[in-house]
Amino acid sequence: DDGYRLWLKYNLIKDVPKREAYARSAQFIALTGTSPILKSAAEELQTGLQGLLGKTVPIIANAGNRTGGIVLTNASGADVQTLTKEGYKLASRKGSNITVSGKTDSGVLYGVFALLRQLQTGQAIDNLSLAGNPKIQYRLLNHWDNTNGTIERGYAGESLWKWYELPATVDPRYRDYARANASLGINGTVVNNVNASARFLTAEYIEKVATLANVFRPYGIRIYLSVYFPAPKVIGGLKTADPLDPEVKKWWADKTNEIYKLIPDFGGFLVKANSEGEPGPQDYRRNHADGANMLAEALAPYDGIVMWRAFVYKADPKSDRFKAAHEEFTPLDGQFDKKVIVQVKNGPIDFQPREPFSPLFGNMPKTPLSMEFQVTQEYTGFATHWVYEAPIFKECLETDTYVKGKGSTVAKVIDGSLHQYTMTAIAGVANTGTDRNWTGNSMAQANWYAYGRLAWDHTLSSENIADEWVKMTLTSEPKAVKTITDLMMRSREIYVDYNTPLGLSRPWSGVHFAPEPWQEKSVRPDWTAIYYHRADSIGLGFDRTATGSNALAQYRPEVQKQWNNPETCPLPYLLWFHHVPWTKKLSTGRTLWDELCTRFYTGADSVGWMQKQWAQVESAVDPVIFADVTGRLATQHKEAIWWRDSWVLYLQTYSKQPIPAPFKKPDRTLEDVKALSEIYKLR
Ligand code: BDP
Repeated sequence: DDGYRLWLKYNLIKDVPKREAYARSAQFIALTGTSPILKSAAEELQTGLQGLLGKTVPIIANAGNRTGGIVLTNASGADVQTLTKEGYKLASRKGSNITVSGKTDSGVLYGVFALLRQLQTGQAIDNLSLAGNPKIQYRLLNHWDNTNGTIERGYAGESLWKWYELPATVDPRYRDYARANASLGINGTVVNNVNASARFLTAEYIEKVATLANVFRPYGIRIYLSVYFPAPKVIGGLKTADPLDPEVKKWWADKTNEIYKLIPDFGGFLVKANSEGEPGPQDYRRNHADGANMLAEALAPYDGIVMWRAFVYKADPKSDRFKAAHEEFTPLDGQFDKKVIVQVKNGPIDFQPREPFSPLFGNMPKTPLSMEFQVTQEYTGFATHWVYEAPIFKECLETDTYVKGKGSTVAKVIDGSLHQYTMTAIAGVANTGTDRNWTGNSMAQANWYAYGRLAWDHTLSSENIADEWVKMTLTSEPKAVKTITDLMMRSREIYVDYNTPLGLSRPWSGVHFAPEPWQEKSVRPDWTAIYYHRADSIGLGFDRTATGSNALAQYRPEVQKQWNNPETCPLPYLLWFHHVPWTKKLSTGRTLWDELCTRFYTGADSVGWMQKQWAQVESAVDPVIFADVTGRLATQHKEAIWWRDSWVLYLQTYSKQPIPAPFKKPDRTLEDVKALSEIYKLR
């Protein structure tokens, strides 16, 4: 198994009585309607049933009096009253038909995938009464893909979009990509990098993008573009890109019209501006709202939206990067056009293995805020390390902001229920590429899957999502399912332990992989490692209390209370907020230094445990996938030890303390690990 089919594997169900029972309820697919989306729904159901049941189930136009089949209807009656636009309902009674209904064609499509999921995970289907409504309106993947086929932070091959071949050649893979996303309820795709090339707005590229849009449309997926703010200058020949300049406005309006001519359901624009050197409205003494509103105005005649990113920070040695987005954006609350959503990364810094939630969440009641999660493993070991990300996403979504009293979770900000947002959105930075299995590491398919499932329903648990994914993708053998889900559930914490325990962050070199906690020189202070961990002879960690940067003040008092006091601050966040002495006794009974060593060592050892656990599922999973993951785990183990050694040897130069028993001191020196990281940088 090369992994290409992802979780849409549809292998023949081996349990014969079960298969036959399913087959009795799936003798035909009745489809009323002819829209392309309904057609996709019926075809997908047919494909799924063909694989699972081993027979071709006919698609018929009308069930008439027949029973024992599956009826797909885009209905408007009383039974779909409780559904929202894209929601679905599955219902069945013995002796009758299974009905899959929705208020829209997309609802029916999502219902079909929900029904298939029932079969793929071995659930009963004869007494179905299941409804699903997405909690978030815009559920997007963001691809950081470039015109030349490279992907910024991609670890699974090249970009899926073959720009040089488009629009004439249409890779069949585009359709499979759309199927996979539709199966999760993802309804939008930003096809290009946020560090955007203006080329995407040329007539040549709009035609290519329109071709992709045509493939995605029958799967309920709309296309979006990241835009380069100075495009009016670069490709439009204007002298300025000032968002208040009438000619600039006209240029964007014309460009938008041009796009909609070819892509009538175009989703809108994603913008990274005045961030990490990307140009933006501030270059013209305008603010983010001026820039976003100008684009919103261009989109006004259409259904599209502007997603303006809040990922900003200035190269100012005196400021705390943690505070930057809140400082720049909260004063603009209320100033954004109604078509603008501000897209916020889950944490205040940058997709670290663990971060506290961004203090913007809850603090912009008049501006719809959307969540940006990183699915691609830029900071979690690329495609080698096995890190199941659902717990990262859930941890953030479930944290209480206390903005409107207890229970004001980040999820409620994002799903709009806290501030009655008029639009809601969520974005995941994709981990897909041209690797045959899409994500490099087969286990990383689960991250795409989990992101999509949570985008649809953030109340699902990480365990349940893992369980579903394993059953649909790897095996239904109960013991193996348990072993693998258990591995998944522990994988993130293990990674954090050997990588950034107790609230450490960003100990990276340029490519964000090789450990380099000693890195002290860069073009910007906040691009060094020492900026983040602040190790010195006294201790370790970034003081963000009132005696330090006071970033904590950006949170509500209830949140501050949890994190303000180093005695009671939960250990996962400790060094995010406090500079803690090496000899300080922590709640575990160990000193900071001993606790750090314990985490680094047990974290690295736990990868050995992962290897042993994985070895046990050999007979239950496909041999190719088994071998591939086995190999990756071996590398992960080696690298976990490298991480551990780098950190402890470096920090030891400050703590001046021995590695505590029972751990053995690394069998290499600080110079050795430094040399390794240097080599990593060579091209
Ligand atoms: C950082 C990545 C960088 C992205 C940036 C962003 O290293 O490549 O361009 O985020 O989100 O994590 O804009």
